[in-house]
Amino acid sequence: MIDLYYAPTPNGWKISIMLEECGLPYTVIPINLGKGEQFKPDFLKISPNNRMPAIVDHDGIDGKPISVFESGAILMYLGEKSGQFFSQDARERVKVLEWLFWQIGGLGPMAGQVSHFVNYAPNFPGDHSYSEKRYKNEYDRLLGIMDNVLSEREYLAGDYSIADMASFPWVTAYKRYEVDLDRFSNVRRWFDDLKNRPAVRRGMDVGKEARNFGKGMTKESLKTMFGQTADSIKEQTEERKEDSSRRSLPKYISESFKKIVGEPKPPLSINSFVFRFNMSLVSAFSMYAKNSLESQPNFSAIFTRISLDDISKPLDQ
Ligand SMILES: N[C@@H](CCC(=O)N[C@@H](CS)C(=O)NCC(=O)O)C(=O)O
Repeated sequence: MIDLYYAPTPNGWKISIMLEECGLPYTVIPINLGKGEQFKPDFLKISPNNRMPAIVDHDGIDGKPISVFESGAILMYLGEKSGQFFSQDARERVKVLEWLFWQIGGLGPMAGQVSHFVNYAPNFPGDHSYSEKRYKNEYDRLLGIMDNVLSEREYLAGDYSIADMASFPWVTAYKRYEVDLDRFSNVRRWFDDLKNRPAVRRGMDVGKEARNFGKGMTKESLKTMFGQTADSIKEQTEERKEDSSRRSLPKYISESFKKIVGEPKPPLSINSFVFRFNMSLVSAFSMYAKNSLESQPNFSAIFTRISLDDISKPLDQ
């Protein structure tokens, strides 16, 4: 069984698509990026770059568990393990690697920056127009490159491969990035082909309800996601060493008590005190229950599945 540490973003979809394509059994362990779960010490042991996706294959090399981070490395690992979508032929394999690395070093980071300036930068003051245009141009250039290669062959590296699975998620958002995909007729043909693959649809559906496209993010989440420096990462990691799910109930009670009862200014009537005391117990119990449930991967991994047509509506907007 493979554990997939995941959030429903293009980098996450690469792996959910590949797992669905290969038919390998997996369990989704959601990583809430806005809440900073990527800084939890246990997750950093698997993914030291504080990014998802990452996997743990419990039946890994020589039957022993192995963890893999970085989507390109995971795709290669799964391709090797399953013997699918990553040709055994040396020449064909080089082609797959070329286009996989083209995605990892080019299409992904550039489209990621477009996404940042379209979805998130509006939350921050200042004129972002130069940066947005710079990355949109680069995204446009890369789609042109893709169009050229797809005019010569059906898929990026010849046969359908991990290189296509890596690139597809970064093309799905073309409408949000204000691109007319019909200008790239070969990319359009390729996109429609992949979009109709049942495994691609299933992969894209994983965790759909947790998507937000930057909407409704709190100031705290924005800081967690986009204020990262070497020092802030250290701080975030330290803070999570005492993981809330491992806090004891008495600790929750004393924290809630301090928060709710400890703050009022005198004079505090006995009724008010009793009311606040009761509220602090309710708050402590509910936080304790919530964190205990959240620490159960199978509880929080319950995702509803809906179709790619539904998700590509917001993606295509
Ligand atoms: N190069 C990495 C990039 C992964 C990545 O950027 N993941 C984002 C979500 S799409 C993430 O985990 N962000 C967490 C953060 O910014 O703290 C890969 O290909 O796996």
